[in-house]
Amino acid sequence: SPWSQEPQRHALLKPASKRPFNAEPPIGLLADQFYTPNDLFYVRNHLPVPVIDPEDYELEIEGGAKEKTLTLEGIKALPKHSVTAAIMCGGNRRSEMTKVKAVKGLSWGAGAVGNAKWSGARLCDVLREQGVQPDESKHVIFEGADLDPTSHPYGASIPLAKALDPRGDVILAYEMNDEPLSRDHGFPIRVIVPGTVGARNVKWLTRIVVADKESDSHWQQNDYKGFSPSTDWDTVDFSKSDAIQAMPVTSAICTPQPGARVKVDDDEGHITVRGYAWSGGGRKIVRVDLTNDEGVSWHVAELEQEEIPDGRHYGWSLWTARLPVTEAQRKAGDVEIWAKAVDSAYNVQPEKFEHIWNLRGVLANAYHKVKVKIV
Ligand code: MTE
Ligand code: MO
Repeated sequence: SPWSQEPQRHALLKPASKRPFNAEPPIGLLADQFYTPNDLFYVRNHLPVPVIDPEDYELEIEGGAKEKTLTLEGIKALPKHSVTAAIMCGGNRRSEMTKVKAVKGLSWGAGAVGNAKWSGARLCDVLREQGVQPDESKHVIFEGADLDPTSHPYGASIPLAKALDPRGDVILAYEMNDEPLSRDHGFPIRVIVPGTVGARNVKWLTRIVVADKESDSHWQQNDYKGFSPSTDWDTVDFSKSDAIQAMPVTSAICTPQPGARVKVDDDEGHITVRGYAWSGGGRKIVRVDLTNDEGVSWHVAELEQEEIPDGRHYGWSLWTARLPVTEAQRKAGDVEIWAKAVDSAYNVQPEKFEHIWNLRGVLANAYHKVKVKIV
């Protein structure tokens, strides 16, 4: 069976599906550390995890003047570059969108995201060495070693402009948080495309092609695209929609969890709320606003983030806010907390899922709302 060589996984990862393995960590732990521990980092596999002997590993590169094959040693011999980047699945927070109306896809909570320091060779260095010239009409296709039942590999593509941009920080990564990649996260090499939807960060990378067209893989053409709320499965035409690349601004409340009994933590009656915020395209988070009275009053969170210039800010931001609880709220016992993040382009999350609903349940970035009990 193709499933007989799946890796061991952390007991705390909650599977959304077992074959292929898809799982997220408990959201309550997600904002505890700026760098998500490797074994708690969500896993999103479409196919069985391939078994790769690092001695036999080869990466084929097509494009530019010549074809080339790189070994793992060859990649490690290139200048090493590190980037802090959050990877987020296009379906993160889908379970909240489903409440408006059913969608097709794995029921992810807010944990299909993690933040790590990735290290490896820069794709722009490798492509330039190949003699690849800038061309805004071209794409870079990535293929993985994981094969579907018809022997087609997992595949995706990004614009060549992103791949060649030194500030794009696209890397052929062999380390995650200073450790070798684990099998679930793409051992021995995966491409990290910072600021871009998880689906383009191809694991178990075996082939790179500079091409005139996007990848023709199912996941580039017929999945990971957004649609109008009025588009349904009878009317949908995947060829009419752009493939998701940069992700929109989002945030989530990690603690307290929905339904939690929360103590006010001082005489004035404040509660402490923590979470994460992130935006695609290298856009830095500039503010996270919280309310516990449906937007009558807003409280600005304190941010924990890397000191990196905007445009190249690929890591997530953790945040902490203290919200005052009124006497009336304390008596009633119920409070609903809302979070919304703002990025450096002053993009802000939409208020509700109704107006961004789409049949695949992707790009689910409305305000995060959590109901708690005050004790
Ligand atoms: N690469 C390969 N080869 N096969 C896959 O199934 N899944 C993609 C991407 N790269 C996938 C892949 C998707 S949809 C996501 S969200 C990320 O990997 C998840 O990365 P992670 O499992 O390391 O968190
Ligand atoms: Mo994904």
